[in-house]
Amino acid sequence: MTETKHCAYDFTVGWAGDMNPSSRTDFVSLTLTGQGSGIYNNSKQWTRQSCWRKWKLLSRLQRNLILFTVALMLVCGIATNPSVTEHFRGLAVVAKEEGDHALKPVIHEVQPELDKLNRPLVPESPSEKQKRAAHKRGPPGLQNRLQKKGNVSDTQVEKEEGEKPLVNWRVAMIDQATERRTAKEAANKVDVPEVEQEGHSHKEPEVDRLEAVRDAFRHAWKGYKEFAWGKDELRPMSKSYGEWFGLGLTLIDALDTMWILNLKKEFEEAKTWVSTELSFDKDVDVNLFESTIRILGGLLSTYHLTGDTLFLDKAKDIGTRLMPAFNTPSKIPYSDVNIGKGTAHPPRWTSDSTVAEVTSIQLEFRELSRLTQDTRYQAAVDEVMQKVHKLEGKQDGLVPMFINTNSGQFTHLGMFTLGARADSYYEYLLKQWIQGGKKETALLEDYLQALEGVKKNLLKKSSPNRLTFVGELSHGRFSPKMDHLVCFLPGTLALGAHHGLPAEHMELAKQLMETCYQMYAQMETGLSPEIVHFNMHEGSIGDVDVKLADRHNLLRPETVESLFYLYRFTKDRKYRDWGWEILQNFNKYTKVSTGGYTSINNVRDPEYPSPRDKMESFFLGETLKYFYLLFSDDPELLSLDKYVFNTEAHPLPIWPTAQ
Ligand code: DMJ
Repeated sequence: MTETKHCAYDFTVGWAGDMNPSSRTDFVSLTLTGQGSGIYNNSKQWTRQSCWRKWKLLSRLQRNLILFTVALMLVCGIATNPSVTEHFRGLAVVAKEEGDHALKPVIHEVQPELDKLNRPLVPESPSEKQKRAAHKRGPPGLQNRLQKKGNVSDTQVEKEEGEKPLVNWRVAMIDQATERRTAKEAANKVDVPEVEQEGHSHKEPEVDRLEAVRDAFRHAWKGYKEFAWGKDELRPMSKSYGEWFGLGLTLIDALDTMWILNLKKEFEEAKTWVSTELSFDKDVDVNLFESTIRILGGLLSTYHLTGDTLFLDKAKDIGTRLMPAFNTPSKIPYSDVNIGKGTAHPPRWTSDSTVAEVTSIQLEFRELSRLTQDTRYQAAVDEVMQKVHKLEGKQDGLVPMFINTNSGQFTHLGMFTLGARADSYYEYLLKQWIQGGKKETALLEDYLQALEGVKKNLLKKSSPNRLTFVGELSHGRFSPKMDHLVCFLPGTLALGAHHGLPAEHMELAKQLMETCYQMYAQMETGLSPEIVHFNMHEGSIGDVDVKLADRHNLLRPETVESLFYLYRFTKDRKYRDWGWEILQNFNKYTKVSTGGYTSINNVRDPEYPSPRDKMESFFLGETLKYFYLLFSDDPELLSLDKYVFNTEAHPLPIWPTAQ
């Protein structure tokens, strides 16, 4: 037996319940090796006794010295090891969100290699640490960031906190300091008196907010122009681009935004590209819905705003090329069209189309018929609505998510959501009714019945703060899951109320608006995740849970869109303040200093939101446009009595009643 005198103390700090235990466990370890007598018999008891004996032999001073040293090393180790602190933070979040399931295997978040390269290099300022500490306390109650800070504007708070350093994500930088400076300078330009309205006190530098939106657009455009000109989407981190249809999607989606924001130079450059470069005579498959709402919708609205027939000609060209999608046995269109070959097909794995896609192309095709006096476009999309109107398989006016292009019947029965795959069906019922001069009663009936279905089956209150939310139904089973996409609903409800539908729609709109705002305010970055789950059990700590796989933010517009409608109709300035807060957070966490904005993977980590390297075209087409309209004081700037916005924020005229 080997005679080894060994006394070991292991002080271990590390967590094994996180995403990748092996690589993410860190240790602070102290080993004291003794030299006294004792026989190593491989027994733990012996080791314990031997150590204890040695410990007792030490003087009190020696013992205190050792304890002090150990404690000091532990504290230093934890404070200086970023991965250890990260683990602490990560564990706290996982524990909070996953509850008893924290130790179950979790789906790994998608973190491209690029993200890892882009970790911040510059140490954070103390003010950031304080901020994060505040975030870590979690959001037990409703949050209104402005009120929580004593009803001062964010800009004032920024001043107190001082500036942040550049956060370098290596490939590109998100320049937080510049943004804060810009916001401060902007806010300082005008000294606006405090206004009290509906109990909400605030400062309102309207002009500067508009300018901040224009700045944001210019910054997004700078990246697109430099690295992705004429391509579908900017990849701002890698300073490159992504192609989807190969049709300059971002450029076309952004045309009317530039016109509305009065960005003349940018608009003219884009118009030149449309007239000289844009060709739809291409052997490419495009998605019918996406190309209708973004390209056809964008061209039609730009035609209306500018009166330039270049855009109408292009709209007619793409609209005509999309028509083969309707050549199906049921007349329910296929999802994909080859605009060069004139052929259409469903996705490879199914002959289904999604319900939202086939019922959210009507505003555009109907308008194209009106402008061209060619009735074929409208006839095709009206037929879809008539068929869906009569279909079996709805529940209290709620529609399933899929429809078969052969049989014309709903499939995947029993699943109901106002989120992905069904959302804009409901939106377009109301908006077609408005577009057509409020005469098509079947559309209105379907809309009103669907709202009753929502109230009966999907509307619930969260705990502890009783936020009203819209969940989902799967074969009679309720799920408290709500997509950010559902946040179009407050705006649509408010629009309906404005057009004469019951006042209770407006009340529901206000409640849901608060919920959508809380989906931002309760996150550490102040940006909403893609999906939340609401807590319904009495005694829940927070209203909102976010699963690891749902923490991304794609720069989506729905909440800003609804804030615009709510402000237009109520003039309650809190909606503007909420929007302003959200814009500042987009600037803080998604702006890439070399140009453009990026989607992020993790709205719960303000230190490392993890860029996804993609700027969706709807950020320019919708999100920034709705910000601008929210902050604009001119109710005649796209009056909601004259225009109806398609689901991609492209305004189309409400038809004159004579028609
Ligand atoms: C946009 O393309 C449209 O708003 C669509 O209706 C839903 N998805 C995106 C924005 O989130």
